[in-house]
Amino acid sequence: GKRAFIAGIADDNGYGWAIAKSLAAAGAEILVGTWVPVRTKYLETSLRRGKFDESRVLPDGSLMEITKVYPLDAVFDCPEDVPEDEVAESVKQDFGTIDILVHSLANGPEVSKPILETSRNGYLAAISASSYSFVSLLKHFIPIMNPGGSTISLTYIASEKIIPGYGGGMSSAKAALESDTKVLAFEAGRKHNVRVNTISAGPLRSRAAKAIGF
Ligand code: ZID
Repeated sequence: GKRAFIAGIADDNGYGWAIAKSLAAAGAEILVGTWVPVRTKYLETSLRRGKFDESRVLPDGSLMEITKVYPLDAVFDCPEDVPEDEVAESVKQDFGTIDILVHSLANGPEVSKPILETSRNGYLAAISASSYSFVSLLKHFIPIMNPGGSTISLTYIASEKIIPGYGGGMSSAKAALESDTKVLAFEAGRKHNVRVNTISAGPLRSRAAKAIGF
């Protein structure tokens, strides 16, 4: 079977969880990367205590198994944060290789501000956590991806069309993510036989979406 690493699952409400379930239903082994140790503990504890059992149910009635949860910080600015290279190294040591890499994370601290009122720091933070995080994740995982492997991220139509409320440079971050997807598909495809795609998602009431009032 295939082995998948999904970055950006903090609970059972987001896209990452739903994608993990679909992959598990198709027979993949599931590894998860979760932001900061405290969220990692929450996810592990909740899984162990059965808090997510209802939402773990797969179409055949069995429960999705998550083999391992890793702490992961896609921005990495405190010493206790765990950056992508350490996570990729741990996955390599634990499992050797993966076949599927999912990037389901974004963060825009000033998302509620129109871009005209966005600070440089807010703008750069959005790009850092939502766009460069994919470049970095791919860069660190590609050496352990099997040829023929596949990667995917989640984007949003606000990259192309004006969506008031999706501010703080998040529209810019998604435009960067989409452009990078093409260039990375070219580079990763040629050099490693790994596919790079992004899906423009519809609305889902995840933690992140609630936080921005969508
Ligand atoms: P989520 O909160 O479940 O996942 C976001 C994850 O990012 C969380 O687990 C965070 O812990 C993690 N994270 C944030 N910063 C960092 C960091 N520095 N290091 C590591 N992890 C970090 O929310 P989600 O499922 O909504 O988000 C997953 C992906 O889907 C993101 O790329 C979103 O931008 C994307 N997406 C979501 C939606 C939505 O509706 N939920 C839409 C489009 C794309 C969207 O915004 N109409 C209105 C809005 C939308 C679509 C249609």
